[in-house]
Amino acid sequence: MGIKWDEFFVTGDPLIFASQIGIALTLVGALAGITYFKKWNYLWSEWFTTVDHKKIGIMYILLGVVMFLRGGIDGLMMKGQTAVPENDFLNAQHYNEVFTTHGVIMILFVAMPLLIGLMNFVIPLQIGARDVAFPQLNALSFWLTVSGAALFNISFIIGGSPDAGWTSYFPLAGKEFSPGIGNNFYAVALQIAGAGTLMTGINFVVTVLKMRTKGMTLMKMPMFTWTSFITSIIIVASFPIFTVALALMTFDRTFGTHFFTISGGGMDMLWANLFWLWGHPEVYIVVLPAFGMLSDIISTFARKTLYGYKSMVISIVMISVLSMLVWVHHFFTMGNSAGVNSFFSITTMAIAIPTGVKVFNWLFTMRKGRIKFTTAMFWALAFVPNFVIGGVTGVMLAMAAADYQYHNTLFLVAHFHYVLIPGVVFPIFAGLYFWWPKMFGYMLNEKIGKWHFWLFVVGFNVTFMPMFFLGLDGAVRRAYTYSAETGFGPLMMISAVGSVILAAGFAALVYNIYWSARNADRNIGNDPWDARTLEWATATPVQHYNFASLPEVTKLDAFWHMKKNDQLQPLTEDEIEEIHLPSNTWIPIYMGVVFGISGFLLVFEWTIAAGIAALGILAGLAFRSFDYDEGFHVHKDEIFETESNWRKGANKGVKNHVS
Ligand code: HEM
Ligand SMILES: [Cu+2]
Repeated sequence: MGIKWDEFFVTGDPLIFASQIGIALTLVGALAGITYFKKWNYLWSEWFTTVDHKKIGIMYILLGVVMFLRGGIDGLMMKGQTAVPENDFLNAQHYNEVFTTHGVIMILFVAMPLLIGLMNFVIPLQIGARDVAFPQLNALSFWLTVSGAALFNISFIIGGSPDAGWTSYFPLAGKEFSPGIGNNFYAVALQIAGAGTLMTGINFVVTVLKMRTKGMTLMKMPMFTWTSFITSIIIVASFPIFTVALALMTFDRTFGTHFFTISGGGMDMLWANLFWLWGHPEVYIVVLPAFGMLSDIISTFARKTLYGYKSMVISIVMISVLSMLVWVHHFFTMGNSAGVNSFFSITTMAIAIPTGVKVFNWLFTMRKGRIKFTTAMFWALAFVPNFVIGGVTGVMLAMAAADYQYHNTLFLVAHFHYVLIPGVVFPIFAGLYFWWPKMFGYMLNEKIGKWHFWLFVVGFNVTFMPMFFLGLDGAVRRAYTYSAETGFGPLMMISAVGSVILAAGFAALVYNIYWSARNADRNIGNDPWDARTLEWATATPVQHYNFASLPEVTKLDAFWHMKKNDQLQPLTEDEIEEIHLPSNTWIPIYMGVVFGISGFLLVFEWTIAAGIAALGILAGLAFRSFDYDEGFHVHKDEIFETESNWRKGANKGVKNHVS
């Protein structure tokens, strides 16, 4: 229907043309490389069909890092464009596309996959389990996320990018003002990825409730497990709202309904409300697991039990409840009564209370601790002051009357980057440095890590601090240029220089991964940080069955107490039993592919073809229903042998690495 073939490839922009060629060459190169080195079989059987939470976690992390490159390039392009007044590096349309894809990719395909990746790898280990509750569903979640990400990312070379902002407000995002198919990519790709995320939420709620090892009561769970649990509940509560909103958007854009158009009897504010009913909780979905990782990392390197554990738990529960009650603060200026605005002002400010409790708990954990200044701890230390700037400016924005001044300015952009980068990206980096040895069997280099740290933190502040002042001076967000008379030029230039330093920091991380993969010491023992929680009780790298016999927990920081009380007995042969594990399956990746294909056809509004392709989804479901594979057993002898081997060398790394 409607779409002409000559609109299939995006043409006419030299930048995009160059990337089209670049992407084509990279793809061909990668496929040729895999074929030449005969890696297809390995990739298929070890990774693409895996249901192992650890491998799925690592693939999520890879996706997040690659998407960070894409989203980061978008960010740099915007900074390049606004570095000087009246620049014409990007035109208005291209700028609209770039801030839209940047925002969507950073939130949904960088922050989410990196966090869910770490959750996948760590949570089953932290609770002493062999996998998540539903391993196949977990693989399906992953492949739907990849499918959505791929669909969203090709928009800029095929069909055209969405350009109505990551919020995609109506009427702008509707057919009338966005007649091309760009915004269909938003509706369809996020629908597919969102379905995957919803399944992850369900999976982790059940995993934490049902799969904890003996003795691990709720109040003995490590903080990362707690926050991931609460995040999963928020996912289950809020993602269905987004699902509905996106479905209505697709109906409006593709099938001519009018849920969100006033002229047809709909309401554009309905979209704004539905979007933020999901969108605000989404912010807590990403920030809570990050808080949890920091809590575990800070208590490890301060070498103390987390201060105020109970108040931490109460705070995250409070935050999760409040997160559902604040969404209107995103549109104080869009015609609510004073009473409504006051209500949402107050609920928003109330979030500062549990958040403040957490900040003080982290500080008190460090107080009088013998702090080890590892790279992971550096990120945790930098988090506190930088995140507080984000939090305090958030309270400023929460004052509805004052928001009439701040709304839609670069002040807001600076605020949420001060929340998202220190509050989510710093902790993710901390988590990567911290859990990397468990994931890969070697540590990331600490010296290159410090370069990564300083460049990134300094670059971040130089980029975003000026934006507060620009915003207060009246610089609006989402504007592709400004005149020289505004006087914004100098601060904009400083901010652009900052983004280059920031990019150099990220490059240092990529280099660190490359360097460490080649040169790092492989002989690090299973507990290189002298850590506190159960994931460190496993072999490094972790056996596919995680624990030969499931550990029993009596206290918070279980592993720490086991070490202190000499309870790390060598495993005896009669303690070992056969272990049952699920088999690999091709169905999840197949579902990702068919969802991607039918999604692609739906984006182009070839609805009949999309319907036919969707039969492939039904076929996948049918195959799954008749799949009687019962999994496989790992034999006692095999377990005993591997366990005795790694246990001989266990813990010898401790002294060298935590100094
Ligand atoms: C890595 C360096 C980054 C740079 C240089 C950067 C830069 C920018 C710029 C210049 C804008 C748009 C300003 C305007 O309205 O004209 C923006 C918007 C945005 N950024 Fe970033 N950013 C970065 C990282 C991130 C991260 C890590 C996240 C989230 C986890 C993020 C989320 C967003 C969102 C949601 C928007 C709003 C998009 C919209 O207006 O629809 N950014 N960023
Ligand atoms: Cu909000």
